[in-house]
Amino acid sequence: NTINYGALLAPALLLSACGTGQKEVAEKPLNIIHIMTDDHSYQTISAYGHALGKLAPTPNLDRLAAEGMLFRQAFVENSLSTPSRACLMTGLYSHQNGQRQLGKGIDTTKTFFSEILQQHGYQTGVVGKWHMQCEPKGFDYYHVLWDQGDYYNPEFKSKESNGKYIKEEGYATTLTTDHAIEFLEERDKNKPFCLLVHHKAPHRNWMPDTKYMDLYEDVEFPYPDTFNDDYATRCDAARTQEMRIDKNMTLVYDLKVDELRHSEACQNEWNLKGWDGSLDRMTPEQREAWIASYKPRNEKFINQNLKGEDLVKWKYQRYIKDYIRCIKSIDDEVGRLIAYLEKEGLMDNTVIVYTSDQGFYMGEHGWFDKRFMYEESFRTPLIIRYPAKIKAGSECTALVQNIDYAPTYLDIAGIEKPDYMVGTSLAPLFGGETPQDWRQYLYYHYYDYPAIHMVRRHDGVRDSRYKLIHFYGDKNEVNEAINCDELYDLQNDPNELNNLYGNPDYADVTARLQKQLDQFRVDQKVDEY
Ligand code: SGN
Ligand code: CA
Repeated sequence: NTINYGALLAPALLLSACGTGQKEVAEKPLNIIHIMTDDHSYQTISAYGHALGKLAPTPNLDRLAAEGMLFRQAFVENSLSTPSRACLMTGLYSHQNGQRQLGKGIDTTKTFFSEILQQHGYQTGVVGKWHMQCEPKGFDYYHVLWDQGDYYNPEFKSKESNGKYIKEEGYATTLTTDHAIEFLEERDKNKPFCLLVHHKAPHRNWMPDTKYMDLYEDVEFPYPDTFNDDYATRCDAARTQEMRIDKNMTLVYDLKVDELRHSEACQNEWNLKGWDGSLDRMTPEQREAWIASYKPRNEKFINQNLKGEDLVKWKYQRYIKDYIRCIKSIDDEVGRLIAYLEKEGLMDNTVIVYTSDQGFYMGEHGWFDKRFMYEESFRTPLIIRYPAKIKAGSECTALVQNIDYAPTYLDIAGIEKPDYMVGTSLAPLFGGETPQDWRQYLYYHYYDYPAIHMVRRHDGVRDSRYKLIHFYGDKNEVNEAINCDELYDLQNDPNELNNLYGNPDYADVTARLQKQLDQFRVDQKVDEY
């Protein structure tokens, strides 16, 4: 009972469908809302059942999961913002869409799925963080943030502003939702729509809205099991990164202890300019609320003069709490969008997807940020609510990836995916079973080195149980050459602490994964590794 909604959009076909009495054809074609946050870890969504999510409930995201499908094995190909967004828009891997690194690369000759939907009669919109190295392509409506966007009073550009960035008063998460609702209000109600709602939050430096600055202040969030990972069995890449909470997280910019800006402890604060910018852009009322909340807590912290383990513990609590406060606003605003859809009677014929541009380390391995192929940054949250096809409260453990969104959205619209698109529609998974011929493994590739956080280049494959990672890169001005491999058994070692590469007991497994990796590189024409 495949319903061809794409065909429905052509009046002639609509008539012939009626003429043949195809009863099952829905009256209205399906709408799509893709909600994507920036750096949201699955660990902080209650529905995923992790310790942090349990302590800080996300009722609106949980509701989407309870009414839809929770994906437990959803991944990106390249755990970084612009590359992830390029995978989303093109259905292609980074080396095929050009966006390998954060700051350069998109091949603008590649078609975005938004363009195809538009050609088939969909009304398309994108609001919030666009963060691509090209203008929004294939959108009837856009209202997008400047670059990474700011939390307070951010600049947006739109068609009405003639592409000029204009500052708007408010908190980014709320404003982005306002513009999502604006698109829905102003749309042509005779056409189906596809709307991308891309939040800035909870990206670094995790600035909460004034109403949530004190939330969870009295809650103690536990360290993850791997917080004190000593990287004993790993390649050098895990030792030479610069994303440790104890060493690389700064007290002023990241942890908001403005009072320490001239202190010795903050001599290596590299982003005071960014910090000043984020405070300076606040209104007097926002600034006053900010100071009223943070100053007393900061003074208490300074008076304690914490050192060593105690200081790290404090840093972790401040980091996690600010991050989770940003998530609280996300959850509220997803709830507000759902309430609007309910009021407009759009819940039954709108597919709602919730995901993030990548995962994030909440202290696992001692880290913040992402980039590595280790689970917490490689994996993303993914929830899909689609009442016509997906049973409420279902779960999916098939391996899915961000190159799959474009083919999925085309499939939902009844449009055949173009041959060049390598991603796969997720529609066959909606019934709750994984088809026999579903992909057996995923490919990952991170390219952005040397760059902030200093994560070495690597590619690799992961199947439902094992993961093979290959770090590579020539000697350069900052580091020695690296050519090193890791193998993990995710079933026996889900925290990826025990590198099994070179262990004779795993020779067969290693050979099997290596063969997949080699074959993939040939088939998909990977040109560096
Ligand atoms: C900024 C952040 C980094 C972050 C990158 C990429 N530093 O450079 O910590 O890894 O963005 O993030 S900041 O001081 O500017 O906040 S991404 O999500 O866009 O890929
Ligand atoms: Ca991101």
